[in-house]
Amino acid sequence: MKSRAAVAFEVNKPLEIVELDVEGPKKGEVLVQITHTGVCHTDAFTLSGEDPEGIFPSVLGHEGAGIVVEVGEGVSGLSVGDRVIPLYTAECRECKFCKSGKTNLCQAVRATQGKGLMPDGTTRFSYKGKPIYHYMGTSTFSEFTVVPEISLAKINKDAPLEKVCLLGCGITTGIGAVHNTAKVQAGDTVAIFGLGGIGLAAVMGAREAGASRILGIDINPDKFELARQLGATDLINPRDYDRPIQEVIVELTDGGVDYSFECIGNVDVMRSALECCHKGWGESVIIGVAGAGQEISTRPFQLVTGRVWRGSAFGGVRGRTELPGMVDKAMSGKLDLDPFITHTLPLERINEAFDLMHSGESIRTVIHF
Ligand code: NAD
Ligand code: AHE
Ligand code: ZN
Repeated sequence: MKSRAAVAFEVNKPLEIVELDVEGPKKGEVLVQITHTGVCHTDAFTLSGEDPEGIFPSVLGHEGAGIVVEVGEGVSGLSVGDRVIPLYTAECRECKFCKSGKTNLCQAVRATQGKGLMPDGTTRFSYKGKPIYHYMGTSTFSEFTVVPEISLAKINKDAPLEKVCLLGCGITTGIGAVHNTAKVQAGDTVAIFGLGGIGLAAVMGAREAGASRILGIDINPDKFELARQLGATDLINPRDYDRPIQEVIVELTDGGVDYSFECIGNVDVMRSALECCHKGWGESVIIGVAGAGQEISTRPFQLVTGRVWRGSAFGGVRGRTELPGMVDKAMSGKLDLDPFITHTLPLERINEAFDLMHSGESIRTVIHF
């Protein structure tokens, strides 16, 4: 079948809107009509060429929602018409990782996913007879996409797809990192570096957890008002200080915060985020994705003296099990997705969504097909 899609033909070039050919779903796969997709900084990161797993030409996009239009052989848990959110972190419930109960990082399809292929090692997309690669197992910048059944969360049939698409990445990641990875408790102090979609969701999660102080740090002060509305108690622009921001935070918080979150992808900020943690127990969670070849560093003494460095992918969330509940929470009004949607655009204007992100004007642009 034909599908309108925004294709990344080359590194660092605008996406091109074309009509792709999409093959039907094979064994264990599902054809999904994407109705809406967010644009996450990770899409821009991969398009920039910084992602060691970036493959071109490909269909980016991993923050979408849609409707099942066809199921392949052996698919038993999904039917035509079901509302779904594609998952870049699958949940097979059978692999060593799923069974461990220690991680959400299912590895059942991860190897082929990282090569831009479906689990059988082939691609379902082509253009003018040449293969186009998948991305993160989701490729939500195509109106029709093929996804393994284990990479789809079935959600409430009445879910507003134009909003809950954001649960496919950003909001789930930020909130999940606070609750599942750091396990922030009432009264804890928290510092959140980077107040984009991920950082603001972390702010929201920290308020939900009952954090006593939530420091929001960003070099773009335009982000501060919304951060305050979502629960940040202190807003800090590192450019207002002529000394390392970790020193400022340690002073402001009587020795450092209990938890910090890096939501930017900047390895220097990752260091600040670790070093602003309290001696003896402070924990820093890396969420931001850094480019190929970049490495983090600190004095080992920072860890010797009790600080902990962790990372979080998709907020530690097991998508098939937990996303339906998050969608219900959003539908009941207990999880407000509206503040994150600063712009909406049709697929044809998707490149503007990247511009809005880079200029710092948007939190999330939702693309409709
Ligand atoms: P975004 O562009 O919306 O937000 C980034 C924010 O960081 C912006 O507000 C920007 O002003 C701020 N910033 C940039 N440089 C800064 C600096 N030196 N100091 C302080 N603030 C600075 O991006 P996003 O969509 O929120 O994504 C944030 C990061 O999280 C990206 O690296 C993305 O790839 C990553 N990410 C990771 C996961 C995961 O599962 N680990 C999931 C989603 C996104
Ligand atoms: N492909 C990159 C790493 C990219 C990365 O870290 N991705 C995050 C999700 S970002 C969503 O916006 C993640 O969950 N990673 C876990 C995984 O299994 O990919 C690289 O460096 O190779
Ligand atoms: Zn993302």
